[in-house]
Amino acid sequence: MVDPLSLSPEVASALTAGDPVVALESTIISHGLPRPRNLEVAREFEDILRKRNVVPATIAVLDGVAHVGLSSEQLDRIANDDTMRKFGYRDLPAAVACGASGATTVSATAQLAAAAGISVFATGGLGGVHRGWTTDQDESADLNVLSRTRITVVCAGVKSILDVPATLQRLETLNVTVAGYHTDEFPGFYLSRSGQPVDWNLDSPERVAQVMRAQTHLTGPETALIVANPVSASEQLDPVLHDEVLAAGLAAAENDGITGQDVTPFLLSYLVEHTEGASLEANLAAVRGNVDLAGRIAAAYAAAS
Ligand code: PSU
Ligand code: MN
Repeated sequence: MVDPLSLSPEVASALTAGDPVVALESTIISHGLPRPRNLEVAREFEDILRKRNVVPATIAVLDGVAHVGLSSEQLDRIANDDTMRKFGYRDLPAAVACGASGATTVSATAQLAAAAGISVFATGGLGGVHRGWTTDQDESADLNVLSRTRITVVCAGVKSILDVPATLQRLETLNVTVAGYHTDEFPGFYLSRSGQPVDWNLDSPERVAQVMRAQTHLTGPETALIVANPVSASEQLDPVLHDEVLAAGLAAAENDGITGQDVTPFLLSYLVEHTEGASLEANLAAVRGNVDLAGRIAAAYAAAS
């Protein structure tokens, strides 16, 4: 059997040298953003890291091989191939065995990045507990994987389409460390604030790196560290428009019988369409900020290791 985990030469040599590397997920590219912006921003996210001398490692499964670090052609494929599926962690063994291709969610990306030896990962908003959980038990596998994977995830909170207070409760139950970056309030993905408090406010990449080292030295369970980095108030989606369009989107998902893996992509694209692209700009601003902060954290961690 071919090795199911393939590191690009650039990622492999950076990891061997102890140079900073940041993992990026591919579901946001394949299923979270409209074409042709998705490919442009996939390249832009990588460039943000390269400018900081950090090696980007976008992760996806292609023909049964989990690639950590993609070539330009491979990035194009995840952005434009209609047959690209969406893989959570649990899908990986079957995808490898069947030679399938798909973008990786936070759960699959976090696990593959950690397996490759990468310590920092940037995304937009984490998955979490969906509204209406009491009837359909839809909770993203992201949370479970983060309770058993040693990786630092920089995000703009959890997607606001979710039940945010319930997701924070679940992260507490799962013992996942959650910290705000320059904030006492958990961010709201498209919005700078969610109204929910966070217990830890970290104020520099060096401080985040110290938390990462403390995780290692405490030798507890291999849990993640979530660094919640708000989109700036000037780049957030108008909160009134957000609440209005989200309510309509949730009703439309219910009405159209959207379930399972399709719920998140459906709601994200509903918001893009019904805010005339404003939610897309807020989403991209959030991810850009997260990628940049992840690069600074990876550099601080590599410098002190
Ligand atoms: N962040 C974004 N856009 C996205 C996602 C995150 O800005 O599309 C993706 C991530 O890959 C996350 C997934 O893991 O949505 C969650 O999907 P689900 O709710 O089906 O687990
Ligand atoms: Mn789900």
